[in-house]
Amino acid sequence: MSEERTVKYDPLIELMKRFENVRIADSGTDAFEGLSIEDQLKKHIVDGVKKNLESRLEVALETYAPIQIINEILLDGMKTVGELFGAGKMQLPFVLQSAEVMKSAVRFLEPLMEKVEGSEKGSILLATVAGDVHDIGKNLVDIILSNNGYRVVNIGIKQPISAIIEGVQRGNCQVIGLSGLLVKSTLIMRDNLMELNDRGLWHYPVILGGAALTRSYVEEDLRAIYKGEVHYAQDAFEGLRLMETVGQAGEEIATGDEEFAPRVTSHRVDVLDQALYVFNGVRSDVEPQATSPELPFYGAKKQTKFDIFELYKYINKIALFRGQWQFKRQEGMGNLEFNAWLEENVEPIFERMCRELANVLQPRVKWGYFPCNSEGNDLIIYQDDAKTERLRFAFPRQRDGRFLCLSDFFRPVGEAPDTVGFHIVTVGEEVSKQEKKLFEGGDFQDYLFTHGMGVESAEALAEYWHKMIRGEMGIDDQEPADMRLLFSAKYHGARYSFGYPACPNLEDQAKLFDLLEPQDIGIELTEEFMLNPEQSTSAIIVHHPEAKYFNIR
Ligand code: B1M
Repeated sequence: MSEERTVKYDPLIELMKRFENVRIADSGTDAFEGLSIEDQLKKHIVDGVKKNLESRLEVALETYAPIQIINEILLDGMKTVGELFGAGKMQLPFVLQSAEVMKSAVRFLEPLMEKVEGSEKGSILLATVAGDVHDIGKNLVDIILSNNGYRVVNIGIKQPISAIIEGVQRGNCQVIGLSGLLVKSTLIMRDNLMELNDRGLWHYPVILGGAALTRSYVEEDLRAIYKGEVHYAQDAFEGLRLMETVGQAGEEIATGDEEFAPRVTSHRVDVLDQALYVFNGVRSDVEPQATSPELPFYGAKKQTKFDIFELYKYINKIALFRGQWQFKRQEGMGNLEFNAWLEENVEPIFERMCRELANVLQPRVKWGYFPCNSEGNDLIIYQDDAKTERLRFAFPRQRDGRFLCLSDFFRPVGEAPDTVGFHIVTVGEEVSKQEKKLFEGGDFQDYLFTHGMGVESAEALAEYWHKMIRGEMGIDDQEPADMRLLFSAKYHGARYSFGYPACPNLEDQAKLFDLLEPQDIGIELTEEFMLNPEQSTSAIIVHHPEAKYFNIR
């Protein structure tokens, strides 16, 4: 390759080229010719190419010490990767591919280093807070930070504050990073910050991330509580940017402030309070159905045999490709062009994943139908006699608008019993084990792909079984022909998952367990009302034609 090519090399241009013909396929090695060894190594990182990496590292070792190669060359490549991602010019799976190459390079160089200590840019203790099982967000942060020169001590999910403190002290880390996806986790984070205050440990800057958090909650409410520094990271790259600046105000803050008085508690508490608010005496305009579905059975049943390839048809590819795998439309790309790009480049990954996970995913379902009546905001579930109360759910009511409440969709006490359905589905624990193996082995891209497939297969199973239930309930009169309409719930009735706005109480999972007893398909409820295996989901199924998703404000 000519000298001219060397001069013109620009990772951005290279990247755009990749979009024409994607690097997932193979970037080849020709493009390396003519580049200096430093640029070759950076190109390995930016392009995510492992082939010939070790031989080029050996060449670099003739000139540089291993630590110099990492800090001055490879990390520079990762910086470019971060910039491309930040500018919306690189997709998350490619970032992970780059991180894989970084990890392989470090693995190769590490044994050659005399002393690694002191070479790190900083250190962080990472944990998902108590009661929360969500792993992926924190692990993505781990991948991005550890492959950008930070030392990460990742102590896992469901970590109480005592373990977090022990971890940060033992691991001699500078920063605490907490993750959590549940609404409750936002409250736990607040408690954790208060505990750090109480123990005089506010010299640790804290970074918080996860879906249920908002920037204003962290930067206003939690900042008013914590005596040290606390920051919100919307994604892993914001976490990376924060690591560069965090702790710099530490000295001033760590002097302590006797006058310090925590302002308000959390607006999250308000949200919960609101959600559980009982609006006595008001009802929506929903008229219960005069007749309830004729059902093939009452009680619970299980199904453990599935054609996995049939199930795959119910995977929402938009949610998988764009949501879980985070393939995004690049600037200047039209929708049609993007769809063609997905078809050519991402569809083959999907097909590979379908094949590879066919014997890993273990779809299992338990579902059932029960006689019931509503009473105000409550839904009473009866014993088989359809008279004796077995248990009751208390749902929140909207405070304005239609004043909707889930109970309104059922005939009230005093009228003939109505019918309600429930289901719980899982794709088993093997997929989570596979994910763990991939993460620990540094196969970061496949880790993301496998996790996304697990998540969306669980969702697909719930969608598929809800359709089957509509058939059994005889409410399959509005079945959409197009899958996209199915994913937008354009059918008769609705399924609501506990923990979502219309039925926000996660504790209701315990009642669902009482009704369905899903232990015989391998699903357990944790003390914090999470489902184990992780890729499981449950729902209450409502047959009323007006039942649609709604929010409680
Ligand atoms: Co469910 N789910 N889910 N779910 N789910 C949530 C978490 C929920 C918030 C949805 C909602 O209400 N809008 C809600 C919880 C609300 C609550 O607490 N009440 C919820 C619920 C209710 C449930 C069930 C209880 C429903 C039910 O079955 N009754 C059930 C529970 C499952 C169980 O117990 N095992 C359930 C099930 C499921 C599926 C299985 C279908 C599926 C997979 C779950 C899983 O992965 N284990 C699923 C999904 C996909 C979601 C949403 C839609 C997406 C989660 C996700 O995969 N995010 C989620 C809503 C949402 O997040 N918008 C929701 C992608 C992931 C990479 O992002 O972890 O946020 P995240 O990490 C990001 C950033 O947040 C940030 O960087 C990461 C990378 O960019 N970040 C940090 C995170 N931590 C950080 C730390 C940092 C810095 C940045 O520094 C330290």
